[in-house]
Formats: sequence, C-alpha cells, structure tokens
Amino acid sequence: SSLKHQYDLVCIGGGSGGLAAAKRAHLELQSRDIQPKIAIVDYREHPNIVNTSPDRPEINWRWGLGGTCTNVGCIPKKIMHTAALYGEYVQNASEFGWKVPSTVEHDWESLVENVQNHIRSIHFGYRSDMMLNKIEHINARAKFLDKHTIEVTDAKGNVKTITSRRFIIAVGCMPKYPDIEGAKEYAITSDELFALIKPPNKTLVVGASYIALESAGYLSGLNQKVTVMMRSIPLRGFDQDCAQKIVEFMKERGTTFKQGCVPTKIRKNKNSFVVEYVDDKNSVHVEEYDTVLFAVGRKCVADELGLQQLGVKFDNDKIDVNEFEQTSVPHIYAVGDCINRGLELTPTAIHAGSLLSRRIYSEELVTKNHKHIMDYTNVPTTVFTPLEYGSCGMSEEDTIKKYGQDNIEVYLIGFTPLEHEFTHKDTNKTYMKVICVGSEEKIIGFHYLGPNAGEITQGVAVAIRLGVTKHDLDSTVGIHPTVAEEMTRLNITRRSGLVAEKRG
Ligand code: FAD
Ligand code: NA7
Repeated sequence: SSLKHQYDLVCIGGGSGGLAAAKRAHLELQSRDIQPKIAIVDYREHPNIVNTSPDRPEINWRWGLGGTCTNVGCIPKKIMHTAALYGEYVQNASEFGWKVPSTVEHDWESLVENVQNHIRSIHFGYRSDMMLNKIEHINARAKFLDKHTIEVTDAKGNVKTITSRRFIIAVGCMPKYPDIEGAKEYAITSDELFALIKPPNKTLVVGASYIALESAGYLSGLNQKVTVMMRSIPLRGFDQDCAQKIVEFMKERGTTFKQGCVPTKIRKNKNSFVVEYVDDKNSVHVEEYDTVLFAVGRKCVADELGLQQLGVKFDNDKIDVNEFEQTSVPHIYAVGDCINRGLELTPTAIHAGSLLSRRIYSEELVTKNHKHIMDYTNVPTTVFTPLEYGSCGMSEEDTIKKYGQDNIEVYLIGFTPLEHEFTHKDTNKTYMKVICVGSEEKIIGFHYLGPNAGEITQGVAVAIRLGVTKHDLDSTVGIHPTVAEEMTRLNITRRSGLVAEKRG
C-alpha cells in the first residue's frame, strides 16, 4: 500500500462498474501479496417519495449497493417482464390441459413486495462480498476537493475527507424530466416504478426509448391500461424494421400509441393527473391518467462531482476518457454510463471496470505492458418488450449507409414457433434477420424478435466476435424443435422481394 494516501483506490459509485472495478483491483493486488486499501463510495437520495408509506414500512425504498441495475434497472425490470410473461402462460395453459379459472387476477402489491425483497437480498450479498474482500463501503455522497482528495457526506450530514492514490468514477445516470409544468411534481420515472405501492392503473408512458417500451410492455401485461406517447420514432438507434414490428405487436396486445405527440403540461385533479399535449398538427389535447411515467432519456450525474475544477474534460454531460478509460487527470479513471465512449449497459460497465483494474493492478498485464483495451463493438443487447428483441452488430439502415445497398445481403425469416402454432397465437410474429457484407458474406448484424431473445443472441454474439459467415450458419446443424434452428436455414433475401413469412 502507498503511504502517502489513505487508500490505494476509491471507486465513486457502487453500481455495475464501480463494484466490478473494486473487486478486480482487490483480487489482483491480493494475488501479489499486497493487502490493498480499497473503498467504494456510493449514495443516492431519492428525488420522489411516492413509494414510501408509513403503513407499509417493509417496502420502503432504500438505495443499497448495486446502483441502477440492481435497484431500479435490469433486475426489477426483468422480474416485471417475467411476471407479464407468466400472465400469458396462464392464459394459454388451458390449451395444454391445465384447468385454470377463466379470469386470473394479478396482485401488484405482492409483486412489488417480492421485487423489493429480492433487491434487498442482492444488497446483502454485495455487503458480505465487500466484507469478505475487505473493501470498505462508504455510504455517502462524494465530491472532489483536489486531485487526490474527496469530501464525503452521509445521510445524516456528517462530512469527512478521504485521500486516495487513484480514483475510478462510475456514478452512472439518472432519468431526465422534460422541462414542462408539473413534470417533476406529478410524474414518475423508472426510478419509482418498481416500488409503487399501488398499481399505476391508467398510465401514460412518455418517450420511445427501450425503457419506455419495456415499461409499457410489462405494465400492459400486468393488466394496466397503457398509452405510449412518442414524439418521433420508436427505439432510435435500433433496427427500425424490428422496432416497428415491436410497436405493431404491442398495439395488438392492447397498448395505445400516440405518435407525433408531446406533453406540454401536467396538473393534478383529485386522484388523477390531467395531461395537456400537442399533436403533429399543433392541435392541443387534454387527457386524464392515474400515472404519468417519463422515459425520455437519462442524464449523467458526473457534473456534480466537482471534476471540472481539476481539469477533467467533459464531452456534453459525460466524462471524456481515452481508450484506457482514463480522464485528462491520469490517476482519475471512469467507466460505465458516465463516460463518453461505450454503451449504457450493465455488462459493458462490468467488463470495462474489470479490465481497467487489471490494466492498473495485474502483475502480468503491468509488467508485460499488455493493453487489454475494452472493445465496445458488437456488444449484444436485448430489449425486453412483450415481443423480445435481441440484436448484435449493426442495424440494416446503418449497414446500407456504411456499405451501400448493393454490397450487403439481408436474410430474413418470419415464422411461428411450435409453442405458438399449438396455441394458434402470435402467428408469424417471430422474426430473424441476418445482415452480411462482402463476397464471403461475413455477418455484421443479427436481429431477432421472439421468445428468449437474450438467450439466443448471446450465443450469436460469440460467433460474430469470431467473424462468423453466412456459410458457417448454413453448415451448422440446428437443434430441433427450437426457434434458434431457423438461423441455420435462412434462404430468403431482402433483394429477392420474396415474402419472408413461412406459411403452414
Ligand atoms: P450505476 O449502476 O448507475 O451506478 C452508479 C452509482 O453511483 C449509483 O448507485 C449512484 O447513486 C452512485 N452515485 C452517483 N453519484 C454519486 C456521488 N457523487 N457519490 C457517491 N455515489 C454516487 N442494462 C442492461 O445491460 N440490461 C438491461 O436489461 C437494463 N435494463 C435497464 C432498465 C432500466 C429501467 C434502467 C434505468 C437501466 C437499465 N440498464 C440495463 C442499464 C444499466 O442499469 C446501466 O447501464 C448500469 O447500471 C450502469 O452502471 P454504472 O456502474 O455505470 O452506474
Ligand atoms: P434515449 O435512447 O436517449 O431515448 C430517449 C427517448 O425519449 C427517445 O424516444 C426520445 O425521442 C424521447 N424524448 C426525449 N426527450 C423528450 C421530450 N422532451 N418529450 C418527449 N419525448 C422525448 O433513451 P435512454 O436514455 O433510455 O437510452 C439510453 C441508451 O441506452 C441509448 O443510447 C440506447 O442505445 C441504450 P426522440 O427519438 O429523440 O424523438
């Protein structure tokens, strides 16, 4: 350990990136017989208190270790999505011989309580992990005083200063609110959704990001009446052919879409909220909702750290880092959602955080000067909408822009998995698209809409990383009967103009 500073490393932010970086640093230093002094400083005050109730203290909301992903992101989201899928299974169960009542009700409160209990069990796991690894957890808000010193303030207002040899910043983002009257007072964001003590009922979801569509999807699936208000296109940045199919599917499942509309004002009316909005022809409309949920993007919180005064450069609201996740102050690094490269995803924050600590502390990497740079390309992802969407690589529009229509080949298929054929539901909704470039037909984009999208796409991502070609897919033997086997027999191209949907 260094003598000059209290700590070898302080990670600011105990979410996906910060935890991974701290754990890896500890592991590397310990394997060199160094007992490191590492701390994680993590804190979040909650802006809204709609979810705290004196009668239900057991579901009072607290922000424990784990950051966005654990508390208000991936974990509660995936559980809610799964809850909605269970509703579908129950509806279909009678066709498989199960005697289920014709109407089954959903109990929002017990779902939320179980979600919050699950989150608490994850906090417990992280805390014991930290103790086991002797990583100190400081539950306080950090701010830089100088290049090696931070000031930390806890919930009670106690302040202390801490010095460290190095810092890794992983403070993430928070949901944004649009700048309209009543937004902050009356609306919620994904930060509150998973702890609402009452079902949201008639809900307006504003925005068309993946968070907006996922929320609308599982709320609909949990029997809530949902309207999505989007000002332009769904899922900007994703393959638009697939994005449109998701919207169509959600419409068929009962979600209302108001396209080309933006809210301009929200006011309270007894137990509901009155939303004023304008459409694309500038006409003003008024509608009443029980809950208004904004999912209009996320804002980085790194600007609150006092980094600018140290000379750390920013790129809009994000921290500007080089390919080694290093800021303009060499011993201050940053990973995850708060940096200007990379993607706002948990596994990229974890991977980048872990690699960063290896580059700094691993004996092997440091002595041999191995670079091990984080590769942010071809990162697979899945959008957990009712029709799940997995993708890896480029969208069709981006490949056309980059290579030209004549230089790419797009293989498509729309089909009905056995499970859906059996229940006569969701005919031809499962969809697969493989985008190839060059005479060797190297695969540069994979898109899949259908069941278990994440599970399928993860495997394809490995293949894409290894440079898979269409010929490799064709010569791979499928697993029958699965949806994934369709990727081994793709033969309809966009160019041919043939109908991609399989009939019969
Ligand atoms: P975070 O996890 O946000 O952690 C940052 C931590 O730092 C927080 O605890 C914060 O309170 C704390 N902090 C901030 N400022 C300070 C300060 N000054 N002092 C001390 N502590 C501070 N990603 C996926 O890969 N898959 C998904 O399915 C997925 N679903 C999502 C669903 C939702 C609704 C949301 C909101 C996000 C989802 N994400 C998903 C994104 C994922 O959660 C983030 O990419 C990930 O958590 C980023 O990790 P991070 O370490 O950069 O920051
Ligand atoms: P994004 O991708 O930044 O999207 C924000 C969404 O909210 C998008 O649909 C916007 O519409 C919409 N938006 C933004 N401001 C408004 C206002 N004022 N009114 C109505 N609608 C609005 O969202 P996330 O932060 O959730 O996603 C972050 C990243 O995760 C993203 O980069 C993805 O790659 C994955 P727009 O399209 O701008 O018209």
